[in-house]
Amino acid sequence: MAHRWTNDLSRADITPEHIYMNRRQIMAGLAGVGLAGIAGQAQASQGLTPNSWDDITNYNNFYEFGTGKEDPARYASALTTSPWTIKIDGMVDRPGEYALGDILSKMTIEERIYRFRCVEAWSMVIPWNGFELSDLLDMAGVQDSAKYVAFETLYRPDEMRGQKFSTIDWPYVEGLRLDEARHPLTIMATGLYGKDLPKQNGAPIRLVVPWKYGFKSIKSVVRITLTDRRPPTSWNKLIPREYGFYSNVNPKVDHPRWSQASERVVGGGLFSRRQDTLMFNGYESQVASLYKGMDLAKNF
Ligand SMILES: Nc1nc2c(c(=O)[nH]1)N[C@H]1C(S)=C(S)[C@@H](COP(=O)(O)O)O[C@H]1N2
Ligand SMILES: [Mo]
Repeated sequence: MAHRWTNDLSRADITPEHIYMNRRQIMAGLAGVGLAGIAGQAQASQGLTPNSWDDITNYNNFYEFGTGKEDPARYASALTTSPWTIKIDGMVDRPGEYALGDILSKMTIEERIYRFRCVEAWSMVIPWNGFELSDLLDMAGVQDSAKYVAFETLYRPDEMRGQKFSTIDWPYVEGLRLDEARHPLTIMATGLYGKDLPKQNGAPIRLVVPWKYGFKSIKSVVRITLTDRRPPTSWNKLIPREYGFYSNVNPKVDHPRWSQASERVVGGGLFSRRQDTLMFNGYESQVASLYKGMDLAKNF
């Protein structure tokens, strides 16, 4: 499908030369720099060097395999990821079971290096491979009545040992407003560092919404439903006072039990450092308009 708009850095963009060039262009009055360059510069100023493969694949949240950060890497190998289908239903013209292979044959896979911010106040930078969710929604044909998109993870307790415990009301579910789902930053990821997505990261396909806390980026998706009602989300159902529907990264709205003003940068071993958390995780210029006029302290 058409490659519409990449407003994030690619691997080539993070070379010092490129950053230097953008800085010069910005100082020269924005001549020749589009939105992408500005966004890239804003993010590069805090560093967008990807975390190592080891960090990204050994420090995970995936409660289907246990609640420990190392449980997913240890236990996710039990998951069968082929064949894989995604059921797309609800307010769509072409509902059905879509085979992942058929979906991928129609999509352009590109790399997006995204800042990732977990609600637990740590962060990484991750080079995803994937395609825009909007393209998948177009495959199914979204009807005018649809206002929200609901997502569901696989339920298979035989392979997902954490599902034998009722930590979460399985299956894991998430939701977005349709305009959030259609935003070009919202992708379905199928790979990391140009390789297939490891199982602990949500193989074979997972959502990535870079301006929201990590838990919105639901893994191992098997169902996508278009609806006119705001869908339930797992963490909101579990602890509504702490986790709202929107869950936008916002340094000014604290989690009731800890500050969201700063984050620990994962990596660097003993020398892991902290940095200020950016509004909308650094994607403010691209997404703030989605929330114009909304009280973000109430709609957290
Ligand atoms: N199905 C499912 N998706 C999930 C989770 C989960 O427990 N189950 N954890 C979420 C949380 S809290 C985070 S921080 C991210 C972690 O993604 P990563 O392990 O690829 O970094 O996945 C999110 N998606
Ligand atoms: Mo998270």
